[in-house]
Amino acid sequence: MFQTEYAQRVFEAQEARTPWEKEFLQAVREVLLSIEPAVRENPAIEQHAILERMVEPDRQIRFRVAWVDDAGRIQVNRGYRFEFNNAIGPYKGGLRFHSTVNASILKFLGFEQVFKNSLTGLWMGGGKGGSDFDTHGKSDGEVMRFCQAFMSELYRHIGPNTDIPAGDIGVGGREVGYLFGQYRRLANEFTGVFTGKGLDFGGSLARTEATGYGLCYYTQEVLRVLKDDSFEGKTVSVSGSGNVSIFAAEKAIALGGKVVVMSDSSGYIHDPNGIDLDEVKDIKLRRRARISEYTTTHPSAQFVAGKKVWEVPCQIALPCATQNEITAEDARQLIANGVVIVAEGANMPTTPDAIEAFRAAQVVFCPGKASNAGGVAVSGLEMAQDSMRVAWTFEEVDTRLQTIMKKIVGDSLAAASRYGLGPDLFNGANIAGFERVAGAMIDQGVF
Ligand code: NDP
Ligand code: 2IT
Repeated sequence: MFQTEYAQRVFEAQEARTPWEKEFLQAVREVLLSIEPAVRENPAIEQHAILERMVEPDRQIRFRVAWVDDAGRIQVNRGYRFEFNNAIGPYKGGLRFHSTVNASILKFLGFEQVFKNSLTGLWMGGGKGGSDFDTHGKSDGEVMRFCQAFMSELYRHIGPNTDIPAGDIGVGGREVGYLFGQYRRLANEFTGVFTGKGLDFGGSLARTEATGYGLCYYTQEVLRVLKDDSFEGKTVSVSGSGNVSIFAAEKAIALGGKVVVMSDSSGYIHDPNGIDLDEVKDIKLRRRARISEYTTTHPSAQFVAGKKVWEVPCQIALPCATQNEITAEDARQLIANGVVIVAEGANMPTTPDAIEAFRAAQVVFCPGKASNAGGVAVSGLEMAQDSMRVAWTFEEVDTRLQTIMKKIVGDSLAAASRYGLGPDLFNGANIAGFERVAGAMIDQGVF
């Protein structure tokens, strides 16, 4: 499948060393296959062993997190931080708290983050961390004690110029507050060591909305450039109902789309009249309840247990829940139902064979490391505001976000065109993200 002996050799070496890291190998294979045109034309990449170095994280930190639950029992979870690459800036990336978290998943997320952060054009390297701690069903006190225990180890590895975590699945405003508070106490300093902070303690306006809004700005720009089209009048499917999903749906609606489905890990709701987002916000953000409760107040909507949103026809598909949530079978169904564009809000939500199916069917496919980069981009803007001790208005941040998302589309298309790939957003994003980091690594010598 590989065109170059070099990329193949690097991939096979990874596969031989850690064959069980399935998600990580999936992400590495995708990136290596994508960047082969650049590797072939630039012998310096192999001479400087760039690929071998890029697939090895700079540092992997693993630790025990012991905390006391409400019943007085001691619980033990696993904590991780993968500091992947800091050639173009301090390590930057979220923390995920979910029962499925393991080293392979965080390693794939850290690897992807390197290229995503590069695409933003800001000075941020890549990292990711988290725990197999599940926030579902935990009291605020339990979440606080867990976060404090987690940060009691992590704090010694991070810093505002070293490694700046943020949220991801299971880590929202509540968790960030507890984590930041514990860092502040232990380090005895108030610095921008975390992004996604509360607005009263160094947070940025528009960070909460940034990933979802950014996804729609990116999608809108792609529709404009490649299809001379827009969200106007389109049926939109959004999976998940967390931070990314809710604000993707909000912006999709504002841009004239009609969002008809949303989901959580128990199933999906279908409201042919268009999802009432205030109700979803109330259920998921305020009450932390199940999406099925939507049908109580909206009897015309349907809850479908244990199924995915992709069986409902749509023109714009925005997967915003988790990795590998669109399989080849889901892709076939979406294609048969006339999907025009798939833009990833989640990280790696589309399996490789599903991506293949979309590309073969001429469905526009927008890779997450480009289309969901708005979250980390505004994290970069939060870091800038913290450093300057100033706070920009919502409009100022939102305007910068729009500029960054449009530039990512332009840079990806330009990279694809440099290598004769046509309007290929997928390979173009990987190449554009890769080239900036590779250039910085070459310039800075062997490390
Ligand atoms: P949240 O925790 O806010 O929401 C996650 C949503 O996805 C929930 O609705 C959850 O359902 C659902 N979900 C999670 N895991 C699964 C699973 N294994 N099966 C089915 N449904 C699942 O997370 P975010 O919105 O922050 O993150 C969503 C995605 O976006 C992730 O892939 C993340 O990496 C990515 N992302 C996030 C960014 C951010 O700024 N937050 C930035 C860029 C990407 P339930 O409520 O039932 O658990
Ligand atoms: O996957 C991601 O880009 C995030 N979860 C956001 C990372 C960040 O540092 O804002």
